[in-house]
Amino acid sequence: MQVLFQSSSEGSVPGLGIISSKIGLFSNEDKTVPHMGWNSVHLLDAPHGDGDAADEGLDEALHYYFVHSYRAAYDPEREPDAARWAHSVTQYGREVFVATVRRDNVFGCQFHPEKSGDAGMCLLDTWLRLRQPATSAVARSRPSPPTPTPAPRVPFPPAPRDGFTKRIIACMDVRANDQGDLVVTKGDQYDVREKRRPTGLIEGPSSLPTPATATTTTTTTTSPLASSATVTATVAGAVRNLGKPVALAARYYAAGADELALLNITSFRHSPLHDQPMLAVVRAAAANVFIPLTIGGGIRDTVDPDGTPRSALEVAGAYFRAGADKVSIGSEAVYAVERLRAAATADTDTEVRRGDGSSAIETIAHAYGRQAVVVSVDPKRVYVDASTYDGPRRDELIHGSGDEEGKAWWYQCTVSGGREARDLSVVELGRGAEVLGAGEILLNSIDRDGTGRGFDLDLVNLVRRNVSIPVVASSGAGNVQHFVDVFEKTGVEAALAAGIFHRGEVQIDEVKESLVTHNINSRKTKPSIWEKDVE
Ligand code: 1PR
Repeated sequence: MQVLFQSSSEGSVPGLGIISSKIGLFSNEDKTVPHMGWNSVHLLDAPHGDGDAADEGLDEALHYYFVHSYRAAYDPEREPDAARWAHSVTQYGREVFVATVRRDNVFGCQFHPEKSGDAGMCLLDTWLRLRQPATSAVARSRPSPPTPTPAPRVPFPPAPRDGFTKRIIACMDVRANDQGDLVVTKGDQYDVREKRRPTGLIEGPSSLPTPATATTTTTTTTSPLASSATVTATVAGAVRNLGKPVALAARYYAAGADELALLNITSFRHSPLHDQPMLAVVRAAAANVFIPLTIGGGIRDTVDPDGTPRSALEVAGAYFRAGADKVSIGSEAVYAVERLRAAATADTDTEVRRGDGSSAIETIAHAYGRQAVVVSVDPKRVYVDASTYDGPRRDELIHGSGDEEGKAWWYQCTVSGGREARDLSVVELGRGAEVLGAGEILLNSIDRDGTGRGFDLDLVNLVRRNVSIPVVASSGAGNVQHFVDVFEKTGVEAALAAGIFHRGEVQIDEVKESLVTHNINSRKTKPSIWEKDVE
């Protein structure tokens, strides 16, 4: 849609100029930027050409997936041509911007229909069926004809309200089990091997969890692309197997997840470009799942076994071509922020405001946009004696309350899946990642991972306060109330869970219903006409 416009402050290359208005950057004064997530559209009443103007399959009752930092402001006085072309608008914070443009057989949208689930599929389907007018609108609209400015149905300036929703993300930690099959696993505090007591298992795409047998090992050798979430029974010490990644991804899509994350949790051991099963999993998942897909694990510069160097950008590119929408960078982000901080001038206490352009965050954000780069953080609490602590993280100390009364701690970053602690706090990492160009923080907690004790609200609030990009709270969800708590008590944009969804203890629609009950905006989906195809 944006390429139809005159120009954009995002770069110096002119647009096609068919719409003689400019694209500008969102303000982050009242909201996080990028605008990343599901939002509603408001159709404008004006006629938009020869066809049936209202009938593009856009539905005001549904939500569409947006991910962008630049937008065409809907401002009939300052940008009249954009307002003339505007067919629907969306509000984010206090800003109203053009969601779709339409004239005759030209239609453009700011959101991603291919990632907007049923709503997007319906739009594409309707548009492809529309009668094509004989004359191209583009041919007729240079320069734009002086059509009168339409009377908008949306009042301008707008009411201080938007349809932006909180996102629920299902996360699959993927690794090879001892038989070499890629499985979805889940640990407690990052330990993914079975202890004495086995977890519940999922059998087939639609059944409820069945209790596992404790001692048998019917380890599966089916492909990670298998369509059913095949069961593996468990023995102590084995990698916990909670299903097949592609089958689970399809199930969570059909169940109404707003986004999926697939994390290759042992990728630090080998070259991701040689990890063809993981790429095949991403490809197969993306073929059936029309919501955003984040892929993480091993996004860094590597060297192939034959000595060929591979850049993080190449690794990310392979995932994007396989169907990922965002890549998530863990360990490499920590090292990059350490380098950034080391470059800060020793005699001033100021943080460096830009990197040298070489880190994975910077190279990928430069090529694909910052919205495509997530930084996955694996922090751990470090308890200190608050009365004597005089270390560098004084300002970040959390003082416990309730059953943690008297305790104090700060959050330390780790790398390699929590195996190594670094001299970097979560606040330092979050700020540094934002400076380098990350578009989102995926905030795990090693202390809460797999415990079901709820999100670490102190941690989430701390990071939310210190960055102005979206934050995804992760680790510890044990029931629906935990999602309500994290949205009500922190300003976080999204919440992610793994174990409770894999074990079928909580369904995604239960979470959504509970959010609605608590007046927390969440994405509406219609009963899926695509579900049958997905299965
Ligand atoms: O360092 O760039 O190669 O990325 C490795 C990625 O793998 C990081 O995102 C890191 O968080 C992840 N990872 C590494 N080891 C583990 C492990 O579990 N042993 N998983 C791991 C991290 C955390 C979440 C989990 C939530 C929700 N898992 O992904 O899904 O904690 O769990 P819950 O709802 O069950 O509590 P790099």
